[in-house]
Amino acid sequence: MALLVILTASACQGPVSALDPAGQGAADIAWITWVMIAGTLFFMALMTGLWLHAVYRRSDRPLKLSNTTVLVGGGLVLPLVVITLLLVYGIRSGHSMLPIGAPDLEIRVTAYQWFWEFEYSDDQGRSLTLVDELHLPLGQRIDFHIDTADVIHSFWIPALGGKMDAIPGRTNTLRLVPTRAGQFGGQCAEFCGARHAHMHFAVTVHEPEDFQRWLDTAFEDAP
Ligand SMILES: [Cu+2]
Repeated sequence: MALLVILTASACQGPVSALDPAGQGAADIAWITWVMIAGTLFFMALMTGLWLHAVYRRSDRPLKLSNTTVLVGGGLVLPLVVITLLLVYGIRSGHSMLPIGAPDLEIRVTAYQWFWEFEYSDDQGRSLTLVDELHLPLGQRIDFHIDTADVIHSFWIPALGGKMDAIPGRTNTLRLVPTRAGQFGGQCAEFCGARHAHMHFAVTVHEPEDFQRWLDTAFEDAP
């Protein structure tokens, strides 16, 4: 049991873990995940307690709960409150990954069977295309404009934020804000054919000045 807990908990850390957040969107998702796990455990314990009480109670000490309290409270009020809170939180954190307001950086993402192309450009007309390799500046609003050259894929950097589908014929935009520098991983999150599982990419989050230095050098070296 202890080994299972250690193995499970250690899987929560690392460069491709949504529960080891390095971005604002991922932090929102990780927080609600822990809240939902805690809520699940609480209600499981509550229901198990009620079940044990029903099985082992002494007939001279009945539970003082009316049917109406159980039906209206547990069947109507409780789900309504829980679902409303989840909805409000979901809309708020979903909004943080929408392109509202001007971004600091824009990157065009094109998904192919089975690799990713990332295109950077600047206002001096310079551009640069990388394959399966992404470099990002820390603390900046980055808009990814996501497209596909063939089938449906899904762009996902678990440590930075939520997923966004790449759908033929349209461009979807996802905003991410990295909050920790380091090496992370991205992965296609929509089954797209034989090599879907290998459709991953490397993500490096740099300090802003390091990023600018990297980008200038990369523009100069670009063919
Ligand atoms: Cu895929």
